[in-house]
Amino acid sequence: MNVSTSPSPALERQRQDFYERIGRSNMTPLWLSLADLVTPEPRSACRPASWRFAEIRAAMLEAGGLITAKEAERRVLVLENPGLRGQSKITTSMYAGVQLVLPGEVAPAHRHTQSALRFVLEGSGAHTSVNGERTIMHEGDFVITPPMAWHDHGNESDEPIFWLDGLDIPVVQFLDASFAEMLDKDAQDLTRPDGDSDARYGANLLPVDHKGGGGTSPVFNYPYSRTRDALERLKRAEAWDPCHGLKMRYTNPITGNHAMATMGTFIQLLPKGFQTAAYRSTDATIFVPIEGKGRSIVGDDHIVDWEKRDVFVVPSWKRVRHEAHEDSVLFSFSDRPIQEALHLFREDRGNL
Ligand code: GTQ
Repeated sequence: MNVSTSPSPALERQRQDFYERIGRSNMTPLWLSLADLVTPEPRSACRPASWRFAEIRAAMLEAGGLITAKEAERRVLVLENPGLRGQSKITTSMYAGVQLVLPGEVAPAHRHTQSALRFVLEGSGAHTSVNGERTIMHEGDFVITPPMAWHDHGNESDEPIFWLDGLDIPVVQFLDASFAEMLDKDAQDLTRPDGDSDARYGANLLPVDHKGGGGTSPVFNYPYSRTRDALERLKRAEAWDPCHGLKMRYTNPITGNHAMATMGTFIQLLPKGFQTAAYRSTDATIFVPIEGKGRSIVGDDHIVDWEKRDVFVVPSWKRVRHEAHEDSVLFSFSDRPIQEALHLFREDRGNL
């Protein structure tokens, strides 16, 4: 840091006059903003935040009485970070909302450049159709809508379904790369049998002449039953990571990379009594416990007591510690693939 003497009043007036003149030509001095632009570490408006599912659920059911899924196009309550109100952002780069589809309803077909993930919070038996194939959704399933893929949702079960939507809306907005269109009918035509993409790409097999791999996994439903079974079997190894317990990432089976190009998705088991060591990383992360109960301490003093289906946010470079009061499973997502691709991702395990 330079300790500079303050300028004389005459020089200060000259400077202000100069700034004003160049301002009229859309120029501005870097030396007044450099320290705010190039910061020694992340400085984010995103704050630690949490939502209780019980409150979201009650508000959603109220919304269900006020507007249909079809009229709304998507009946979603957006979860806005308290430090980023009015911007439809749960973190600086990620959007999240909770979507409700009531029995008999449809959310009509559309497509857009934004990628979407669904994580089913409550309900079973509703469907999403993506690129001509339908998948039935169950609690804990992680479902992908790739960029520009037609998708529509419907609920032919007899119970409401609630899921968390995660989209890269702020990233696409930042890049001015949004395109979207509606299909001329509510539901797209189904051109493939149910389970087709899972059989083709999700069974450790690939069609013999398959070449290459795209940015998005061709598997579009990662069923919780299978994920949970893997965690349960891995638990037996007792190979706990001090910062994460047992944490896995969802992958694109063709490339081994993240399942989506812009959003990383993770599933984590913390056995009863486990306390993680402090961890921080540059990818602000949205956590959604789907089993269990516990507490997370975000930054120095933000305490989140969570249970199944709650949602909470750990901002970039804020330390987090988790404690599981019961055997717990946490889904999470972040912009980690973007940061990795741009060589910006950093983490701090506190030497563990
Ligand atoms: O289901 O297609 O929460 O397009 C926001 C935008 C869900 C969807 C959202 C969307 C969708």
